[in-house]
Amino acid sequence: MTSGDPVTAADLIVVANRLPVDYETLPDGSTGWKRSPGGLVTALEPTLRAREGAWVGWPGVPDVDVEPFAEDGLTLHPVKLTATEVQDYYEGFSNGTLWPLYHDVVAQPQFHRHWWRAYTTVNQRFAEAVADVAAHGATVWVQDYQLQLVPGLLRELRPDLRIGFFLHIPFPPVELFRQLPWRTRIMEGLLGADLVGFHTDGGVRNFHWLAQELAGATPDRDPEVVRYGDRRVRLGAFPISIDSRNLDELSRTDEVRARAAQIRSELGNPAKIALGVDRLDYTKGIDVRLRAFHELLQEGRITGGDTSGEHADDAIDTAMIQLATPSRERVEHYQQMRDDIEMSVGRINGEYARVGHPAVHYIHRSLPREELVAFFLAADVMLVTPLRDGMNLVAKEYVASRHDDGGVLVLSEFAGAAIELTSALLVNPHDTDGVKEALYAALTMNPDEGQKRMRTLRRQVLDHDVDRWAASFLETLGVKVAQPE
Ligand code: GDG
Repeated sequence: MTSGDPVTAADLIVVANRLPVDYETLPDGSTGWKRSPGGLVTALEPTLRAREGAWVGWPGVPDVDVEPFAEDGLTLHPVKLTATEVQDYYEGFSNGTLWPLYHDVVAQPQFHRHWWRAYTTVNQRFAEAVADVAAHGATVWVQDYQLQLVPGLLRELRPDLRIGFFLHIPFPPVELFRQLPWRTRIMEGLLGADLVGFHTDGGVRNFHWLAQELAGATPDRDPEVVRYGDRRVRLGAFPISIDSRNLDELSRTDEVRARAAQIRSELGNPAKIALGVDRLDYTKGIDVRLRAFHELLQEGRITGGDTSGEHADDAIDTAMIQLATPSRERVEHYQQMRDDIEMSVGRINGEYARVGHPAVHYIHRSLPREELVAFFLAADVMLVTPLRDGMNLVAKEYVASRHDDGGVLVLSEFAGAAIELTSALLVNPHDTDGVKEALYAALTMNPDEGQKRMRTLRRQVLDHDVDRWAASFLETLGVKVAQPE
């Protein structure tokens, strides 16, 4: 990546906690940028490049002070965070307060005033960085829960801007949000936007109510608008998606198909493979699916790699794979949860593995994308069982990877994705029996029914991709979106 192009004022600016590149120091001491391609940047790149676009975000490493630089028409503006700010604003307020609170308090949120102070300081810094780079009348799209004060702060600095905000995680029910000591400030921050987007109508409804109750907004004749001061703030549900075509194509390549077959054979060609893929996070319900798998083993309805013992004739030889990407390892809740999950995996394998054949294959590393797609293609059953999830892209990625119409998706009702993916086996992740029976039903599903369900799921995911999501948000905000070439 070059850093030579001159930096100019931008017409369209994305603001996110992270830049779409990571700052890295190589073993020889030199520094550089490594792309970290996510769905968002892929979807927005053409529009950003067509409109003198800029991206404002933290480079992912504390205390790094680097100048903005342009790369092929897209300007990147690093925002510096000190190590203490990373601790208090990011690990603290964002991931120790807001994350659990917004995910239905599945873990206890912590409220600390010094975390909140860091959150306000950092949000102010992001707002100032955007104010510095935005051309007159530019459009700004603020991303996610780390930056909820930015719309309001930015409007004070630059009333000429058009501001959109999108929340990638659930917006919580009224009674939960009201626990937050700084609830009014957050609502005022968000109401600085012209458009506030959520994954689901539930988020819209919760926000609509809280804007009135906490910030004195009033309803409009349009149910998706609230009036705030002399402005109208539009609300909307914009369910995010993935680069579906790209995954579909990748899954059809000879390399990925061969690797999927190899994975099956490395597992000893079990009759069935059940897969989980998540960031290692307590919202994802990894424990839920391990419990269901464990009980099916205890009941002798499946075998987990050990086919030597006593089993019912119709017990299904099933291997489970859990890929758990390391995440937020400095946040206390995450350390405890990792220990718990690894203990469960150890217990299940202690009881059911035989040498060379674990029942649960657990990988706590991030894998290359091609490898991930090969796992999707190899898995007969995909277990997506979050206790709460804004959307859950993994569910959609599994579907997009099944060009063969194979595989069965077991999906939590509490993932945003459940609203669109109704042909999955939907489960309540709090109901262990329900998850267990759904897993068993998926393992024993008649192939015709499985294919029928998968075809319906694929139509939804291939038609509604991330480009469509981004275009629909930006067009509602009044931006004409560049068509892909
Ligand atoms: C938040 C919201 C919402 C995982 N392991 C590997 C890997 N991954 C990729 C997956 C997927 C992404 O990480 C995870 O996305 P999710 O949507 O499942 O979950 P969050 O990270 O919690 O995302 C969520 C999302 O924002 C978007 O709005 O859907 O609800 O919580 O893309 O494939 N990728 C690679 N190797 C891995 O080992 N390459």
